[in-house]
Amino acid sequence: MLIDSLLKKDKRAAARLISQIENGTADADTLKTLHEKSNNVHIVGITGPPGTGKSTLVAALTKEYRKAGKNVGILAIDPTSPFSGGAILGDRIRMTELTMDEGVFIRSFATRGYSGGLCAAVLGAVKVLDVYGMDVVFIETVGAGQDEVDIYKIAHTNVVVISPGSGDDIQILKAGILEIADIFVVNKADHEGAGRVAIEIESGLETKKDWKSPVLKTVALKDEGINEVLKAIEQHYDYLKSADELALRDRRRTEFEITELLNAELRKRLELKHGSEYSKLIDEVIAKKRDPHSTAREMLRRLAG
Ligand SMILES: Nc1nc2c(ncn2[C@@H]2O[C@H](COP(=O)(O)OP(=O)(O)OP(=O)(O)O)[C@@H](O)[C@H]2O)c(=O)[nH]1
Ligand SMILES: [Mg+2]
Repeated sequence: MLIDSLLKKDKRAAARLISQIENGTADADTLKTLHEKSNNVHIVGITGPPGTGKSTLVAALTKEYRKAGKNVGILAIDPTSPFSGGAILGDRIRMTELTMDEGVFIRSFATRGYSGGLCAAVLGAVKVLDVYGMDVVFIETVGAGQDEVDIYKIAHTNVVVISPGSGDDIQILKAGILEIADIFVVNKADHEGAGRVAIEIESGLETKKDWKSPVLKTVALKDEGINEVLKAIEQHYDYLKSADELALRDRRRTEFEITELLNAELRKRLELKHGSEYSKLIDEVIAKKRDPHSTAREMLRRLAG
């Protein structure tokens, strides 16, 4: 069984199990065992507009964690991520070095094509990496657009990476990023305007909260300021534990996971049982022959029958 190999810290078993979870072929017993055995990993979301240096930062942080003897998982959610191509050579070399390391696991996820829901697949992967023995799992995602994945609901600690000139700041505020960020990183501090961006973020932050989100400047490409980010990530985890926030976030994640799976299951059944009917119903709603509310109720009634 793959799960037995995983428990013996077999990296290839981890990779194969994640694939099974991705394409929905993992068996029920395996999923149950994964859930039972996982509990310790610190889930860190790395979010921010395209090209701000998220992957470079994750690579730099990973090296720092490895120096401290910690094992690191990296899940990148974005088809254009350097993990899956499109990277300049320098980044690729950084990542290749990490791939060779038994204490590091890197995987990229496409944003489309998950019958069971992307977040559920990612959460499954987090559990696999937890059981494999990772201390921290980074989830990188581009989080500036409308179709952003709700990774912040999954993570214990959310790091938002911004760089000078990464789009107008008002847009960042609009996207609700201020509320979800536990830590801000202004990367590319070697570029002009980093100080101004940091001040703008700080001035927009709520000061009354128990946890005051730090705003840190880095040059990820040169490993500058990385240790401060690592310390902030660890401090935030300690804060979560001491303030009972950890239990709250774990609860939110679990609720989200169940809702996602339920959603996916419902969709799957609707398509299987009522494929063409489903599409006809949508047509009727558009044509105002029906309304969406009564249609949803009607579909649920049919599913139950
Ligand atoms: N000058 C400078 N360039 C950087 C720094 N960090 C990253 N870069 C460069 O910025 C570019 C984008 O870096 P990535 O790490 O791929 O950024 P990303 O946010 O992961 O990009 P996406 O995943 O495509 O959204 C690369 O060419 C990096 O070499 C930095 O601190 N300073
Ligand atoms: Mg990236």
